[in-house]
Amino acid sequence: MTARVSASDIRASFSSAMSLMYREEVPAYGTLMELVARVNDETLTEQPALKERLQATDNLDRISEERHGAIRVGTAQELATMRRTFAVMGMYPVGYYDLSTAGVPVHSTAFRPLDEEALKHNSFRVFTSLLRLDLIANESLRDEAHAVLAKRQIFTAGALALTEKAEREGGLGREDAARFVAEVLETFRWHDKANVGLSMYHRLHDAHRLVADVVSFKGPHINHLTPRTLDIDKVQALMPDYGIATKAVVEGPPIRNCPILLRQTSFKALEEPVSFQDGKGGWQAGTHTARFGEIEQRGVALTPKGRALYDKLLDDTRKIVRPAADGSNAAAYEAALAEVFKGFPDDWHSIRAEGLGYFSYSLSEKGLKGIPAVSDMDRLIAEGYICFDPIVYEDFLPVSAAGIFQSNLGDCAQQEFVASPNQKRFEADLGAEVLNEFDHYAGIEKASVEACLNALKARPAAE
Ligand code: OOG
Ligand code: NI
Repeated sequence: MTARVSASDIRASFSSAMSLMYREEVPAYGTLMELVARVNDETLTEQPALKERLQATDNLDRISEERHGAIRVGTAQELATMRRTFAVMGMYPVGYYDLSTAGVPVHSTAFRPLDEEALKHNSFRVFTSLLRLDLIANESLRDEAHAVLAKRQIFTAGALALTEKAEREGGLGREDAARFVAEVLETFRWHDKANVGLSMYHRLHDAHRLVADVVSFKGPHINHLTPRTLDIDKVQALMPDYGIATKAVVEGPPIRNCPILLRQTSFKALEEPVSFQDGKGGWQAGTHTARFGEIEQRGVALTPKGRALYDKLLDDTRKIVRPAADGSNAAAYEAALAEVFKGFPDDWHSIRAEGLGYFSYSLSEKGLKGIPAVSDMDRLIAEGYICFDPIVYEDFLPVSAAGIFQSNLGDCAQQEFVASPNQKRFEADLGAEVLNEFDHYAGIEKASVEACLNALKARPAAE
């Protein structure tokens, strides 16, 4: 029997194959990657303390390799098969995102590695949305869309066979893993020949641009890839020098000393030529706008209390200034955001003391030499025996996701849907439950506390 390739190794090679493909498909993404690498290098040189912390938490190596992507699928069957495919790469569904509240007829989850080891190895995540035709009012259009989707097969026969093999045998050998990566990549590829005619495309588009994006094509093309930067404002400021037109505002929280959740910005989706079926066996020229590039900077994962405060402050900001799609009030929005977010503590000690964020605890150098026999964490921290590092937020923001959808799909008036979260339905379609992200971060924090307390028991007391 040949040796198995680890799920993390398969994920890492898939992530880099995807990045390579997207660079070819969307050259501006390659430019963005170069810019991000440059800014990350400069940031580490300028901030030796940050470099040291990242090294200590063993997170430095992953930064330049790190990215997320997003796809939108059309049917329950596609979603469930996607889940099985991602599982071969050690990626599991975390979180439920209801985008109907933001006027987007999809609901979503993020497939990603779960444990620290896997995240460190390669943290590739894919935000995966399922189209909700039930939110489309026009019944005959809904039926037509169903019929088109029912006929397509987004996975190659090879990808399906290898997924089954991996499930059956508990993994893949070297050759199979390489074939698996190549076969699965096909599902994410751009197709410039549509599944529908131009008039159907327009009708789908009128229902919602996302409906057209999902239904009109042979597969769920990767619609963006997002590298992680250590200084998003610097990348944003430099983007025009590199010939990339950015959005006016960085989404998410404002600039802070202690970054929380994540901040994102992107360049607008490209208008690309597409051939539509002309109904006579030939093709008719048209265009479609879907694919873009994005960058993000990640901060600490927030507890439910921290998240509620974040949501409230964001809400309060938007009551003062609502960012316009054309960027005309960007400065006013940023000013309001900065002002309102003064309500969120901006030093790690307060964020921890007030229970707003999740932290990972470890023995400091002093602690490693011996610590007093007390289990009062606050005291051990205050006296410098135990240190704490923010646990990086590995997920997505519902509001931010909606922002990305809206801003990248054009500047048309936002459509309104009645908010209708349906996690049960999503999970039934997925064929599994999604993991609750808060429970997950809380578990990581708890394990680190226990490790400290165990070390304490095993150590001779210094007092
Ligand atoms: C997904 C948008 C969500 C993010 O970074 O918030 C996302 C999509 O446009 O399909 O990737
Ligand atoms: Ni994204």
